[in-house]
Amino acid sequence: MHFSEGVDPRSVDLTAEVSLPAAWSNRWATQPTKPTLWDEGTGWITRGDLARRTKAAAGRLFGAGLRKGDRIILSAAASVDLVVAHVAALRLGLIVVPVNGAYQQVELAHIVGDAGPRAAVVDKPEWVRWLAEQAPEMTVVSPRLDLDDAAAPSLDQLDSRDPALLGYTSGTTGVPKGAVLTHGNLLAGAESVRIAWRWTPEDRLVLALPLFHMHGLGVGLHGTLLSGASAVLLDGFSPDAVLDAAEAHDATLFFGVPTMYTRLSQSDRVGELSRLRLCVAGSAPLSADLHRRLEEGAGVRVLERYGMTETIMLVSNPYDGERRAGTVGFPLPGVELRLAPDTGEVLVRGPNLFAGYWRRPEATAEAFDENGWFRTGDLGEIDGNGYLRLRGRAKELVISGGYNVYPREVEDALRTHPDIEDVAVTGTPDREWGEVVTAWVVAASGKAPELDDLRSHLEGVCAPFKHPRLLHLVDDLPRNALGKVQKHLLS
Ligand code: MLC
Ligand code: AMP
Repeated sequence: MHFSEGVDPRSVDLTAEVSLPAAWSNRWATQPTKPTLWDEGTGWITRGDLARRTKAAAGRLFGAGLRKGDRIILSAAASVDLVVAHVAALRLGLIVVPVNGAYQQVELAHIVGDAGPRAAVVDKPEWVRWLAEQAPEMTVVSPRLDLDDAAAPSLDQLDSRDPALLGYTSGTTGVPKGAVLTHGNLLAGAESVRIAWRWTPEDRLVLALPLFHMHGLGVGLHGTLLSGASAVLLDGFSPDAVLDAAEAHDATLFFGVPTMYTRLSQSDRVGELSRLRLCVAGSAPLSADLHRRLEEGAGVRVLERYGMTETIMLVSNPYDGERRAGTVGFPLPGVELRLAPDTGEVLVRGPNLFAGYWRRPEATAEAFDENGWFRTGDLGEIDGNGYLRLRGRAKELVISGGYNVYPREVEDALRTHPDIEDVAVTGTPDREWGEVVTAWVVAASGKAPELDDLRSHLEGVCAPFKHPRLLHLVDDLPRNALGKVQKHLLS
């Protein structure tokens, strides 16, 4: 389904090149003068520049004492410098830990405590302070790593089973844990979409997604470099910035979360999207209505796909053939998929699947069934033509603007508010954000809290995108016999 005509799927080995750094080095060795990445401050850099700069940056990291297997936090606005740091870390065999720059001290501290990084590449002054307080021995540097011409060690000496990245996610339950993605996983994840979306060296992606999540990093950036293509890096999203970049740089691709497409659809320039060869949506459900509006209003047949931190990309609508609104399509090359017979939970296997949660054997064991299928926590059904439709989640998760919010974390933080006796957090469907974080509060005797009280209580405790945007005061929360809140009754 996802292969070009004439390609025999059995002849395709997604991990033949072993690791992304090995594959990338092969690309850079050919056509070193071809432009590969652009940002506003830097302009275009070539494949050769990227090879040289990542080598120098790797030398700097090596000089700072970092060795294969050491963890390194990466958190900064999207830029060529950040990409150089990321690629250098991978080439050296370090394990990259991407972190959302909106995180507050407590959220960052959890990741630092769990991952035990030896270094961090960050661009926020307060993060430098927080890291120095928590882990004074850690090397903390800004993204501009390749200023020194440090001696480079041997690079790209990687096995496909070596860990490459820890993606922090709460999985189906519990506290954020690091999904260990190996070099083989990252390669297979990028290779499957390269094939399915017919990504070629002539493509140019407008990349306005953050580089600390799978969508921007594991798909947008890694896919670009693997395909030998190029990308325009934008530090943040706006419809005008995306459409201006697409025009100025003759782009062919755009990837976005549904909130971005909603905002694009409200722009009177939305028709300009049709200059692109392919627009991909994912990370949260794209409504069938928005899909149709983009087709009718802008002539764009958005291709929706489905993925996860633990698995990179899983399922995609076809490049050739119908891109069916309200569905995510067919399993990508290498991915095996089935639905659990009793619940309809989506179960998957494949070379893109993570190796387990960092130092959490129990959580890892729970995440897989007895036959080694990974339980996604998403509920699906397959229509008569084989398209997967996601119809809900078994896991507790709110997705707002493509960012995941775990209700438990927000509930725990709100429960410490003196005017709150009890609280439950859910997601309310919303046209712009997909879902908005909603608090159901039983007030303590006396004063009923207001939404702004809740939000200021969370300031400095959790990232702003986790703050409730809706508040309902209730007399009590519906609980089952075990005392668990029955969230489906809250609406
Ligand atoms: C920003 N804000 C959000 C928010 N993003 N609130 C809720 N949900 C979000 N997603 C807050 C800001 O802190 C600010 O708060 C207020 O909203 C106004 O911000 P804005 O300027 O309107 O938002 P903007 O900066 O434009 O961000 C919107 C966005 C961004 C859609 C561009 O959220 C975004 O880049 N989302 C992409 C996330 C992503 O990459 N997900 C991929 C996960 S990987 P205040 O209080 O200051 O007003 C994955 C796997 C897969 O899921 O399948 O891909
Ligand atoms: P994350 O843990 O951030 O990787 O988020 C992964 C989750 O995002 C998945 O388990 C799904 O619930 C959701 N998701 C990703 N893509 C889609 C999509 N196209 N439609 C619906 N949900 C999606």
